[in-house]
Amino acid sequence: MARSRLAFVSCPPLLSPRSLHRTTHRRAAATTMTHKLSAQDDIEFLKTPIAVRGIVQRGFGRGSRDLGTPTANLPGTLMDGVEQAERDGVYLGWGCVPSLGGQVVKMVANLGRNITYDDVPARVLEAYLMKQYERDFYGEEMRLVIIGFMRPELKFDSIDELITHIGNDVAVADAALDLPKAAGFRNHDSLVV
Ligand code: RBF
Ligand code: MG
Repeated sequence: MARSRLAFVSCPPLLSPRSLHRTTHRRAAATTMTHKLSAQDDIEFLKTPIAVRGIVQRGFGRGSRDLGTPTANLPGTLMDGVEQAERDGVYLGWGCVPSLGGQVVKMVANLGRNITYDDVPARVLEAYLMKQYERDFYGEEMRLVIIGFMRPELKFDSIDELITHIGNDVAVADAALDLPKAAGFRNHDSLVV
């Protein structure tokens, strides 16, 4: 009798598939609630757009390889002293690559140190241009006009979460850039090739 009581106490209570499901579900919900997805209403449009030009530098290649969103990186130091870009986070606007025809396309960019990873030492301005280019353009000029701030840079618990948020940012920016107050900036002087 005593033996079986001991055995019972030292065993973790078995979870029924039902309560197991509830536990997992609760955990998933808690993670989701930690960081709410960006929304169009959250966008803070800048008083004046920031025109950026720089030479695309090589990153870790994670954007295309692991995340499915190839980014073109500019040195974060381009933003030093720019008051409207003091915050690390996701910005939206327009961009073009003169050496690839200069077509102006929709753009979202993360400015920061990719805090989900711990191997990015300095601030980088990483732009995702909403067009599929036929080749890489490292070492070539990219021009951006940044018109709004979407959300702060976040440290995610998983790469899946990062991918979900990036996908959402792209969708929100895609729609927001069609708004009259945003669309006009595609003709900004600094993008004209
Ligand atoms: N990295 C983060 O650590 N946190 C973020 O919140 C984050 N948001 C991003 C949003 C967009 C739209 C893009 C294009 C990138 C973002 N990144 C973020 C950067 C991401 O970690 C980086 O692109 C990859 O690591 C490839 O360098
Ligand atoms: Mg990149």
